[in-house]
Amino acid sequence: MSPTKIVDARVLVCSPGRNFVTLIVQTDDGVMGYGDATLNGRELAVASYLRDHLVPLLIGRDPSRIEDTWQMLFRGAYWRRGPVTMTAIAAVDMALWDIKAKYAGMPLYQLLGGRSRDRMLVYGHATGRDVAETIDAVANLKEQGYEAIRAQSGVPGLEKIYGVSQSGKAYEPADGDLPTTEAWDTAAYLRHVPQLFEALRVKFGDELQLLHDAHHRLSPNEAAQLGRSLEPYRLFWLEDVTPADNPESLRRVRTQTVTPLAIGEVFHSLFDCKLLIQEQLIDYIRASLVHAGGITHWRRIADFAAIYQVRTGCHGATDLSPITMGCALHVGAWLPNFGIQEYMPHQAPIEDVFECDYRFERGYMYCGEAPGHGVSVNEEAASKFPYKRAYLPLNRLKHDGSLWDW
Ligand code: EZ4
Ligand code: CO
Repeated sequence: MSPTKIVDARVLVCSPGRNFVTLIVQTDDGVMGYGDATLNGRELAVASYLRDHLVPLLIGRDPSRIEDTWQMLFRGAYWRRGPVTMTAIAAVDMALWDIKAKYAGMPLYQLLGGRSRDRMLVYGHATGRDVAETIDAVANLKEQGYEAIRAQSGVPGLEKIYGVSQSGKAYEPADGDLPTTEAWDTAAYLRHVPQLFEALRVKFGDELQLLHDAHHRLSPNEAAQLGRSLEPYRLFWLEDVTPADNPESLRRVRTQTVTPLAIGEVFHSLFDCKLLIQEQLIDYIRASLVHAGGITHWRRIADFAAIYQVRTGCHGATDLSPITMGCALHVGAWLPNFGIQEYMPHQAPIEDVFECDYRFERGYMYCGEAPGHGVSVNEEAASKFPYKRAYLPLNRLKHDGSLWDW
């Protein structure tokens, strides 16, 4: 049986530990589909885009027409792309795939073409205020079975830095009711990072897969220097070395270093990734399902990447809701060129609100067999955690206070 029409679509904004925006689509016979619409620090813009502009277009539509709905929301808007638009479209798309799979009585990966792999390799985050603390954090993740670990550490002379928790609690970048400010010094960072990875290789040997995120702060030449200085430590990848605005920056980096490169967590469409993939300037594409148009568009990126031997490494920070993780794992179970999945576990009380059919075990994630993408939201529980304004930090140069990329 196929549903005939969508009778309700509602937007739920809640903050069980951090903000999430969820779209819930309901069919005439009561089947519910869930989509993630969370855009960190700009949540209410997407909520309004959905409520005010997309929901009226959804009511009465045939939910089985996923492709046509996607085309209507993308091409029919006239105004193309952009993170707010593409996140809103992604939420609709995930919800419709969820509904289709529930009607089929199948886990989502079956609709995509069935399994290519048994489980999805993930990488965890190890952070510390200094090298010693980061070594401890890596050791801790290794004990939990992680085979791939991203390592970040405080830089001497810089008080607060991307990726490093100050409080001893799990790192959560959107930490202020108004933006907090960090101070940045590129030269100090470039001196420090090779020392961190030297210490990690000495301590943990060659086998452990190590990753690092430069978080968009370097010029092409500085990025090339960093890539070269890390070559002895054989990283799995070096992420976001330059700001994403100029993909051609990666040409210079690529010719200067063989350290594998990953980029794309802020991308929202194939058009952002096209040159990087086609010229094989990267090894991993980091676009996420939630910010890059949902399953329908994201798999076009992944298929395009496959032609050029680029593998996926989906963004998986805590600001992506469990719904995005559920979808990413189903897509990952099918996708031939899946590479790795980022995994930052969500913190309590999130499990009061989101019910998840996936699980982590010894360095891998497993998607469940329930029909759909396997993640649902308890609306009553969610109502106990109202939206709380939160911003990502600002970054300013330490020596003169001018604004830098965060
Ligand atoms: O800073 O998701 O690789 N992961 C990251 C993340 C991003 C946040 C921004 O919302 O770079 O931690
Ligand atoms: Co990143």
